[in-house]
Amino acid sequence: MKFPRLSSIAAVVMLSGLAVPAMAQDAKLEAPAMTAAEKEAAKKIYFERCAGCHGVLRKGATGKNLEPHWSKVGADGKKTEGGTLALGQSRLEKIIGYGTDGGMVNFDDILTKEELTLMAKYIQNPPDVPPEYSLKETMDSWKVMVPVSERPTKQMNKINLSNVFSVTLRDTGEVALIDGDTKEIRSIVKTGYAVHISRMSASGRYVYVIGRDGRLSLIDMWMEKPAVVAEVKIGFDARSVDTSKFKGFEDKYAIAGSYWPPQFVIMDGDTLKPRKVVGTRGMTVDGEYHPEPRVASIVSSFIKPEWVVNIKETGQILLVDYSDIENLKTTTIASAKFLHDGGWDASKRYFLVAANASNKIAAVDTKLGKLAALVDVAKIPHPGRGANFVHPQYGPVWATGHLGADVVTLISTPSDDPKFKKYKQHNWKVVQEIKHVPGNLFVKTHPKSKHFWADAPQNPDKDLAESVAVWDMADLSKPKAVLNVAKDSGLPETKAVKRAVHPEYSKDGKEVWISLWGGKTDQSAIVVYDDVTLKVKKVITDPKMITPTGKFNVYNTQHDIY
Ligand code: DHE
Repeated sequence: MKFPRLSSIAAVVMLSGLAVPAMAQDAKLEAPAMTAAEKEAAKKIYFERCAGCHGVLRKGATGKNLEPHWSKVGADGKKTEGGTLALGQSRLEKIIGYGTDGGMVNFDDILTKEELTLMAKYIQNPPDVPPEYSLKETMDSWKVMVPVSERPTKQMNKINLSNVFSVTLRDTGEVALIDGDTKEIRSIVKTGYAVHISRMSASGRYVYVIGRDGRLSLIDMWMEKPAVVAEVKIGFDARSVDTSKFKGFEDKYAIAGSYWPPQFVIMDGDTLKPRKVVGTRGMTVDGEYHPEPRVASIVSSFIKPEWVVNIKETGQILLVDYSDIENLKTTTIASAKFLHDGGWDASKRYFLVAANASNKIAAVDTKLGKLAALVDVAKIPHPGRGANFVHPQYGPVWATGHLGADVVTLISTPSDDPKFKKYKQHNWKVVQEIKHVPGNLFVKTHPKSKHFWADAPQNPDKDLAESVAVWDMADLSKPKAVLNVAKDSGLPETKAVKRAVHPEYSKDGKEVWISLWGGKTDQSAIVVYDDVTLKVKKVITDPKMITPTGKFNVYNTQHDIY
């Protein structure tokens, strides 16, 4: 299936057909010549548009290997070779421009013809290896704008802090802090480039925002007008951050994961002072060395002083014990390659993470520090954090959507509650696949809700990409409701798709907020639905609301409610 172009959801970028039969002459093929200026321009585009999926070193993850020449020996002992040189200039230009049925997105509507030519040339040349980044450099980048001693000792504003939404304004490198009760924008805060996610401190006072450029910003919600009080650059390319949430360590530490260099950084929670940098290079679960194992999702355990750190390319899940960071103890659990995003089960003992290009969900038992299960699922699972509910026939389940398949998968999860004992036989099995559409990124429900929501922003059909689907969890056989969020917003029709993305509940579970992610120059919005009636309650628009994507309700994020 062919996905639409989307600047950097490189998760679906897969250059299909790159594996070609052994061609010894590849080695003799020559890469097209490029001037230094051309290389510089191409390097920038590659970093912004391609590296998320294919890796800086181009060894491939969710996307295919994009080295000029590669060879590998399969489990059957057969050698395969391939590479961009063998594909050649004109085929590469077509693939980058139009995408492929294998899932490669088309870039012909964001890159000019000249840029497409440039990128096809660039990927036939050897990859550029970016510099490393040390603890000293991390330390040198660290800034405290408001020292702890000058910060308020109590909340200085009247905002209901537990129902604030920290909203990613992707293309302006900002977050909007929106009051969930009044729907007013309380503050817009400058953060990193193409800012990615927000996470909360255990107390809910601090919001941590990570930019793709590795800039981590710490926002103090107690200030009269919430603002950034500290900042640090943790690497050159990053996606994840979390905090220490175990009892006794509340607000003490933060951890941020870097794609490049492949490492994570542990910091003081209230100042971001860097304390330790830990590299993640090493062996894959198949026993091969990988030079670029990127840090994907990170989550903080509530039952131990530990972070679950998921390493994409190696498929290793690290349980990092932060009770003594000078003598850091880490449990390494082998799962499956290309770990990406994930969330807790309802008991918060098991963390379920998508090994997306392996079409598996890995479940780690954080109480025993062991892999609990590796579950085969449909193509390219993408749960966001997933969703937990009690299925009428199968008891507690955790749900994931898929980028590459038209289903939402429900996996039975264990429970100590005696009333769920009878479902034990189903644990870690796929108990149902609900019919949805491909291109789904996020699913969501809430313990107080009867509904289950799923978006489809990556679907090639404009109507579907602009809509969300809602199921009644008590009877999943009932037809789903399909809400066209773009139409419901009342915004003028645009040629560019306004992707409906990332359902997020209010604290009380009564509202669902959906971002309408339009073009950079189009008016975007957040559409707030009543979760019971499925009717629009409010459309939040503002000229400053540019390309909203992820939204993080303080309370739900603080307590991992999904
Ligand atoms: Fe994300 C979570 C990586 C593109 C919106 N994204 C994550 C996580 C990872 C990740 C590793 C888990 C973080 C955690 O829990 O600690 N995302 C990547 C990529 O590598 C990728 C595919 C390509 C890239 O170059 O960045 C990518 N992501 C996107 C987007 O294009 C999205 C849709 C819009 C945007 O703002 O960039 C996007 N990603 C999100 C959101 C979450 C996320 C909203 C958090 C979900 C949640 O509910 O917690």
